[in-house]
Amino acid sequence: MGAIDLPAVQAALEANARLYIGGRWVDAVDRGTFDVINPAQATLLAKVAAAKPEDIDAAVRAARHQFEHGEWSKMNGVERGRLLYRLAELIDRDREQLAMLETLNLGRPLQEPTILDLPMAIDTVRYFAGWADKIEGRTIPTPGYFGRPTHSYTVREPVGVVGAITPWNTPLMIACWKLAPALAAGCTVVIKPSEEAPLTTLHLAKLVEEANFPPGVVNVVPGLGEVAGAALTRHPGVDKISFTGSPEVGREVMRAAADGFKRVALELGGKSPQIILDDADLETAVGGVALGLFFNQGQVCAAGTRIFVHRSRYDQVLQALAGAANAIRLGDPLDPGTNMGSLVSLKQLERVSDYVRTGLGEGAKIVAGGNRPDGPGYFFRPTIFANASNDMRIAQEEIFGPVGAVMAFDETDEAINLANATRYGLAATIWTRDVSRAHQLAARVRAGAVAVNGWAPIDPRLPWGGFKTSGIGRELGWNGIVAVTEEKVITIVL
Ligand code: TXE
Repeated sequence: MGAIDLPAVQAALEANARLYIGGRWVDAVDRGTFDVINPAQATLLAKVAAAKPEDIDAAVRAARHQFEHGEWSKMNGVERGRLLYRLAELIDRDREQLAMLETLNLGRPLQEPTILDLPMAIDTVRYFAGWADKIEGRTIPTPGYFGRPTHSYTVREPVGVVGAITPWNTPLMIACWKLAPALAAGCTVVIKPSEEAPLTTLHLAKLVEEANFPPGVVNVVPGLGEVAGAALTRHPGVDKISFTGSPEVGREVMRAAADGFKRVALELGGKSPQIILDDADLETAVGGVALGLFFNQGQVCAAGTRIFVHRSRYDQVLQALAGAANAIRLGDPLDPGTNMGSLVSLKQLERVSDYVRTGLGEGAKIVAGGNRPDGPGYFFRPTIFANASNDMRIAQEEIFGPVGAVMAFDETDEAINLANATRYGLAATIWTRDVSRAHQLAARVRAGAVAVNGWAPIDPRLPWGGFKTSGIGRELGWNGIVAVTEEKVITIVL
């Protein structure tokens, strides 16, 4: 661990455990808090202020004021971009501390946020800083207006106050996915991080303060979903809700948003297929499939949990995947030798354990893992099911844990039909050496992101979002800007 000063992290954490509203750090109106735990040890990590509807109201008002009348409303794209670049630098400066906080709060091995979440968060903020002064309109020729010539052009204006509701699995990265495009476009933001993992988003608020964003441009209001999250989705001062979480809550969010016709973006997870064709490079494929199953303890929206293997390679792949699962070292997330940490919470451990029992009840067979190790913390062994079929619950419902089902197919058409036979459609991977088959199959998979010979190559420049139950709308890339702007058309009758 070397350079990390654990007591300093703990002290910073306690100092930041309040609400950040209108540029001030405040307690919740009733001084209520909720417990944040260290799931790898099942111990209390921090008590964090729990926003109530009144606090959400204060945050939305602060955001609304900056959007309509504040310094922010007059700031141009170059200036907004500069502030975002400054924020990216501050995240970069604190990257070790942030990775550590993510590990303490989520039980993830420290190497995971270090190699993925932090670089991705920083890259995302820099990428959207670059967009801030490049949000252009169009000029559109028309035949004219009652015989008179016209000049029509469009401008993209910020949608307004964005309410961002984020999940616990990669909290800092997803907060940056929602924050950075909104700020680049000139919106103001109220972020409600998950009650399981609010700590890095609170640290992000500290950095927003240090970067000198005008007060109220970014507000961070941790709290319980059904209280703080629900209040944010109902609030009439919010123009758009950007939500990442479960389909059940996504549905609630959409219903609540309907009243005021709020814009809604939903990312709701998946049950993503990984298809291994008969000509695949098996070593690469097995490594990639294992990554797609076990990264972040399988708590990933794009986790590739349905593995379809050509029958001629099925036994080989099954054996190799079981070997890969058994080789994973579970343990202390701060130990550099650890490859897998704990699940985020007792609730998640129970959910995963229930699904494994369900899989056995459905007739699937465990070839690796299937249980939790002894000792404290919410650990679950990486688990591979054989003898599964695509209609089983373990192959249809998002488990959000290190659990995969390996299934055989004979014909490529069958593989595509199986891959598409799910209510989800977020991501998919195809493993093949044949570039022609790769393109043909990629076109037939109903998913927002298809990767060939690599699992989930997510990048801030690429659109991200799902088909079907996986959600509505796209984040990142130019789509990220489109999602937080309204296109206005102006016509001059000449
Ligand atoms: O999600 P919730 P949970 C899936 C995954 C996981 C399951 C449950 O399968 O096992 O969901 O996880 C806020 N109004 N995903 O319970 O409840 C909540 O506070 C407004 C996939 O953590 O959907 C948190 O900030 N907001 C997913 C956020 O919603 C509400 C990532 C997500 O919590 C609310 C996370 C309400 N009524 C879970 N109730 C992905 N897409 O990757 C809760 N929230």
